[in-house]
Amino acid sequence: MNDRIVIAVDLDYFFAQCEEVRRPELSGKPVVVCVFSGRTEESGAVSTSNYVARKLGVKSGMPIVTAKRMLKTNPDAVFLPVDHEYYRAVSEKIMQTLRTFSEVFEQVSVDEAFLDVSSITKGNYEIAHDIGRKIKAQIVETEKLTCSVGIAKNKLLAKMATDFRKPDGLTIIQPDEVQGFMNPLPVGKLPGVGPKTEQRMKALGIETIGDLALFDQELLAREFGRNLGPNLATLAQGVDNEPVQEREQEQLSRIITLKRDATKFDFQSEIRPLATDISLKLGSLKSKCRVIGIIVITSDLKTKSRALTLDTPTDSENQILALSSDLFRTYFETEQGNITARRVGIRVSNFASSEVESKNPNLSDFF
Ligand code: DCP
Ligand code: CA
Ligand code: CA
Repeated sequence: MNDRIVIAVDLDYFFAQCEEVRRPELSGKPVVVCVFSGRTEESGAVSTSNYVARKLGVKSGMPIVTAKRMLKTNPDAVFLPVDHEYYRAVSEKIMQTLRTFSEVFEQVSVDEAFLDVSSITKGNYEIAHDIGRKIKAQIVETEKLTCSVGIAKNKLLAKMATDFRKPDGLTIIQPDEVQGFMNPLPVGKLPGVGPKTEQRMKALGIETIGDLALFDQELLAREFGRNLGPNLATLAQGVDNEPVQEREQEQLSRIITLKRDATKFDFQSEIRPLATDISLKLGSLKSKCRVIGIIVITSDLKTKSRALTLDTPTDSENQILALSSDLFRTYFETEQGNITARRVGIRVSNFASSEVESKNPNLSDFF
């Protein structure tokens, strides 16, 4: 396993960057994407923000009111509600692009993936570096989005390398640089060490990852348990043998921009390519879907969705096309011209897989 090369990709300030892409007038302004809880106009938390807002102190998870207070003197600051449908559609396209760089691929979250490039690089880091640069260039070209790339001998180190320089970073940790990279970092930078564990470690005198790597194993096991204790020590040494492997996909979507904004459109002909694409993709995943849904992005950039559940899962192009065009027809009839669509899409989910894999719950739970 020593000669593996893994590339990790993490999209920069993802939700906020997606908003900048569809509204170019936002760039340069502080952009805060919010999960409004709806209780009062301002209650809720910050999902993420762009780097302009972060420089002014805004952080993921903080109350929206706190962020508003921080940006009070900045008349340009923009607060937007989360639009998961849209981010997911952008993510889908990027993941498709990433897959073309290596067959050994694992999507970790909406904005993160691993590629194992051991065999295509034959263990050569210069070639891996080149792939990293190409990935970045292609995502900018196709989606106008920046990402950070990390390259190292396993998933743990590659992931930490993406976090090292952000945004728009590319960090390589060569095998002989692992200890030098890891040891000085604060222990909280290790995946799996959250704020609570970090506090307990500090109480034991563990400040850096290097401290943890050298710490008495027996004491660690006593403090953090027989499983977690030794596991943390191993991670601190930069050891991680988890393979890059496909996770079970939860949903799949395809989206198109209409030639012109419309209050209705020729459903069948416009969305057939989407149904074809989804059906092919389901085939290659050896999956069928139980839920078929439609996505409508309006001309004022709101995302609407409708879905129905089938009794029997399907991967049939014709069935996906027929059901989604029914959903579109009903939707636009109900709206009676009140909705102007800019982009439309199909989303399928609740997969029934013919091949059920057992998953190793270990380290992957940290990412
Ligand atoms: N997210 C969220 N709430 C959090 C953390 C994240 O809703 N507490 C969402 C919004 C992010 C997305 O998940 O855009 C990806 O999370 P990341 O941790 O990768 O953060 P970002 O992509 O926003 O920023 P970075 O540039 O640091 O990767
Ligand atoms: Ca990110
Ligand atoms: Ca991420």
